[in-house]
Amino acid sequence: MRQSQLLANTLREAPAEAEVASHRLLLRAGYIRQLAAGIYTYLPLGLRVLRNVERVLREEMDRAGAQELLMPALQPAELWQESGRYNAYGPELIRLADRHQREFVLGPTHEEVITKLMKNEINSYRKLPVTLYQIQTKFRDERRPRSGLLRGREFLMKDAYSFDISWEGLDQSYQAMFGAYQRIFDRCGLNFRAVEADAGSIGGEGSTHEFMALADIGEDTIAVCSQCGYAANLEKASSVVNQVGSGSNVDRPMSEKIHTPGVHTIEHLAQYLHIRPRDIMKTLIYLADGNPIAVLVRGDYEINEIKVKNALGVDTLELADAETTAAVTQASVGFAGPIGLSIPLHIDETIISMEWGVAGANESEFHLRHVVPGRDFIVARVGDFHIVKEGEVCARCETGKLRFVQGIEVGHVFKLGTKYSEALGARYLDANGSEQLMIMGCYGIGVSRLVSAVVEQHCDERGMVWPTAIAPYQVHLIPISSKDTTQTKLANDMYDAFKQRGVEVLLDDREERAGVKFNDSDLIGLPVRIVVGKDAVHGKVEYVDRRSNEKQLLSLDEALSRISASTL
Ligand code: 9G3
Repeated sequence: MRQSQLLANTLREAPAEAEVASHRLLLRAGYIRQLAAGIYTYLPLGLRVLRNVERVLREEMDRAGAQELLMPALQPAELWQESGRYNAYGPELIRLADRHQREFVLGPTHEEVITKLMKNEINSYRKLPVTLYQIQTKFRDERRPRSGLLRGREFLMKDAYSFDISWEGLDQSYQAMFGAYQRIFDRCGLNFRAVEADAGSIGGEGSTHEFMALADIGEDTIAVCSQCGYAANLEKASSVVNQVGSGSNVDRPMSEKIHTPGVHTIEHLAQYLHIRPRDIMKTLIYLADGNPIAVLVRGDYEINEIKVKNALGVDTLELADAETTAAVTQASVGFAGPIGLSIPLHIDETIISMEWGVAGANESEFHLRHVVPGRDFIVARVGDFHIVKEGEVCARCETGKLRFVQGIEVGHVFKLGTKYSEALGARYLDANGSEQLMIMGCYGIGVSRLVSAVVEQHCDERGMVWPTAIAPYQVHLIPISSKDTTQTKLANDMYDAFKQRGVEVLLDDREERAGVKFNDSDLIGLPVRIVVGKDAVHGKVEYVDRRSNEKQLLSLDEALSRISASTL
């Protein structure tokens, strides 16, 4: 491609709202342009990267035995009413009416569509298992689209769906996709972790894993074990809770009330009583599916509401407001405690680790000290309801320490089970002729988000540094002087030679100063640059590796063979 014709205007500055590196660089290097918040045009350079990622996706999905299809973005609302999700989602689900006033949604995902399709296409166990995938535009009206392609409102997703006749079959389909994902992210040059995750709104019976590209700007926090391979989203991560005290509290005096006027935070209470937050039993009142419950956690921990929700199997869990708390505890907020409540107590394991503690007295302006779990309140419904902390011991290997890293979720795989096949009636006849529900899994990769994640991990102060497998071109061929016939001839000969060898090459044939060409080349970030300059008279060109910035003088043939080898 000749750069004088390429639609790729590089910018000296990025707009102020572009904060993360990938957003700034993709704009400045002429890869994308914003049409509206969270909605982007891929310019030729950006589209070439997207197409390269798609090629990797198709190769690995096909290798894993999945079949590609393409579903519509426009989905009848009836499907979402049948699955019960039409009202489960708010403004994030884009709804519209057609000319006959029929309701549709712009698809944010395709469980309903694919399940309906399979209901109509498959009726015998002989036709299963099957895994289908598509690479297709998704619509999610994010409240706050940001960071360029990282969180858009219209974005590209590879979504796959597996259908099996047994749970063992689902495990195999899941493993096949899991392996394909590892190869995909490796080939795209991503430093990633597969982490245990929470199934969230999608539900489903089995486990799920998220694939996280490690990046400081990542929105997700992952707990990673220093010893074993354990890695989990903080929503789900667990650790070994260290026991405090000698474990004997037989001679602990009876609990007694203490006046704590205006003291309704853990920090303030700790100061007021000259104790540590870890000596306090934090009690918060929640509404679980609307019913009040109390959750207790040691004062130096935070409650993990996802864990509570999953343990209780409820759809909604929200902190009770002041009047509900007052009605349930007969006290204002900050004085709730486990003794004397008539609602269920859900006790985190960090409470069990306490010999005694200070708790709210369920009376405004009063707390209790010497409260002993099991003696002063029933210890039932014990669970893991806290957010783990860095440095804690890994619950899996019980030796390594947990440390936190940030990640960008680029993939998510789920064992759905029969949630959708049941809702939409996707059944097949088994070998005995009786009807069975198909057992499903679903597997997503954010394709446009992946492009940004790659840039976050592959860039420097001068610009992007594309991994060879997905770079828009392999070589940036730069003649220095368009006036010098030796240089332009050598450059054009190389250009033709590269094209003959099937090497994707961008020739900077613009009438620009060398400095401009080099700055643009650094910004665009092709993996190799070939500079045709004053050494052309000796038949030599400068070979520059964009990542290491290593420079070498090579002959035309050496450069050609060096490039061809690296693109194999
Ligand atoms: C919606 C809206 C947003 C959503 C969903 C539905 C996320 C929704 C979860 C998934 C699960 C998997 C198949 C590919 C992999 C991910 N955001 N999810 O279901 F209506 Cl507005 O999409 N789907």
